[in-house]
Amino acid sequence: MSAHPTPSTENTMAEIIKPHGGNLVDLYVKGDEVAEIQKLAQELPSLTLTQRQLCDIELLLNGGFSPLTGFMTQADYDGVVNNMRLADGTVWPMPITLDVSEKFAEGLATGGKIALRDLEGVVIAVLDVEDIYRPDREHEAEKVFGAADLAHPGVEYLLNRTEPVYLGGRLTGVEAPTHYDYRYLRETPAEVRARFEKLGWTRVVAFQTRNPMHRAHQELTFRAAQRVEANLIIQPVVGMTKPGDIDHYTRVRCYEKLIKHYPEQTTTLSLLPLAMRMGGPREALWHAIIRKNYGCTHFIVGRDHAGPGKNSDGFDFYGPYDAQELVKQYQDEIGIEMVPFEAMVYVQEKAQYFPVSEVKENETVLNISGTELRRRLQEGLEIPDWFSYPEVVAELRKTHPPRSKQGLTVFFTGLSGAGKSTIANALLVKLLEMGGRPVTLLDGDVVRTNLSSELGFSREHRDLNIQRIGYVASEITKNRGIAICAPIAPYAATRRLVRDMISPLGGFLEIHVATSLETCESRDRKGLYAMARAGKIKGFTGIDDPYEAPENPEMVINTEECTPDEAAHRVLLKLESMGYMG
Ligand code: PPS
Repeated sequence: MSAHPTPSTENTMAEIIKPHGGNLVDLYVKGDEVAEIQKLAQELPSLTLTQRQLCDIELLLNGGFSPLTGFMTQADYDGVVNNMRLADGTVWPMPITLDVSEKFAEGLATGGKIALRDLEGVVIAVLDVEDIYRPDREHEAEKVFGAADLAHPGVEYLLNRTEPVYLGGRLTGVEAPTHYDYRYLRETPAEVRARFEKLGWTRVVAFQTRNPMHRAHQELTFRAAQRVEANLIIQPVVGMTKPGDIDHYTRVRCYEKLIKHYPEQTTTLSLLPLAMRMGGPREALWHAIIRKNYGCTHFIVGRDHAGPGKNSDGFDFYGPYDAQELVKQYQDEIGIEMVPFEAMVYVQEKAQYFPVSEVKENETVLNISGTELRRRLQEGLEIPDWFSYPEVVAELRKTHPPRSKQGLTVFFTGLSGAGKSTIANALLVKLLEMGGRPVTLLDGDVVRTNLSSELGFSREHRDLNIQRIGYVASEITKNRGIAICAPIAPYAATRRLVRDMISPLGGFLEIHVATSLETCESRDRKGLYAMARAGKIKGFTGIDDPYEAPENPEMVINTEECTPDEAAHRVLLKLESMGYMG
């Protein structure tokens, strides 16, 4: 341990402030102690926090997770997992744990300290290691999420992306994780409480969201606030939400547009750096406790709060109102009142929104589902004013342009000598002729010269090569250009990785240039097949290294049946039919 005088972390016990009732933890050291802890941290083992851990630690340190004062020890963890209570009996539904690898845990002992750093190496906090334990993660998944099904994003994270050892103990905060975005909308619980106090808001209802808000959400939140005679705080999650959600930059711009439509002085916007687990009822209760810590008196829980989507059998993980029931059960104990709300729908005859149960039989309900909204955005179709405010739609259109304005990747794959490069070059020229979007050709040989010159043809090296191509193509696609890739890419799993990386950012077309091995070998332009047959080249694709043909490519081209020019034309027609050419 350090030779430096150790600032007593015991003395930095949670500072208690009570502006709005309910104790608020503040784990940051102040004044001279900051420099002392930073100095101490230089001597300690360091752990670089993951994005999830950074979100958790921010809310631990600033009191968003009060009464927690650090990552959970096993006694707290067991209580929370099995009974939704900390070891001292306090209600807490979600494990807040610090997972580390076996390798990192090897050198640690209870009673020690570790420095917790962000990705840039800044010391965020020091942890007193009070407990080192190996959780049963399957059991945790069953208890906390109700299933060990990987279709649940919370379970998937827990079982696939969580390290096997948990460290528990008190935190001493040095510096809050840095954010450069929307700083004016980021506030600590103490700051939000102080703002409510200043505004004289004594009854405040909070609304949690991870999606853009449209008219239905506005009606719902406004009615909820009216119902309980409270002011309203829209508190969107900007930490981690469900994979595939609309990015928070776009969402925040949408909220800022929407908030202007509430009556003046009634509503405010504040961002929450939470990492959601999509844990349905338990998550709703957790959200309510967090809002209590932010000084809110009421919390809106709608249909399927924090729902994780369908399980692998196609059924919902939780009942639509399970979350409301659970929060209701605990609301007195946690000290925040739940405002249940059913879905709001637009009634055409009345040109107004109503809770779904108030709609009369003869009335026409209009609705646009999330899937339908995405389709309309993608195809540049109209989105009516009754559904969303035009300014909000305009923000969504900025980041979700129609397909004809999105970037895309055309990924040719096939044996050496199949004709990938020839077709790719013909396609490149045709796209350049048409103009409109920048086009880059990432040909196999060119990439191996410029990006992957140190790589050979082992499985590991080929995977690395394809991942690099995928990364460059994903950047081009994200920035609305066209990437044409033409490597052999012999392994299906690696091609899937590339597809998954690019698909959320724009178009992705996998094209199998399915020229047979016999034809490729008979062409043998570079004389490589002959050398491979003679054993002078080892691990040659198709000869003594496998080529896994794509099972579901967007297109298959057989160069024995068409010229390169015809093949390139077919690709263009395919792009056209998919809406990418505009
Ligand atoms: S991979 O597997 O996707 O990383 O391959 P790629 O980057 O497309 O490189 C393929 C070109 O390298 C030459 N070459 C080999 N190909 C396959 N296997 C082995 N062992 C090998 N050694 C060299 C070959 O000329 C390939 O070019 P193309 O244009 O495909 O004919």
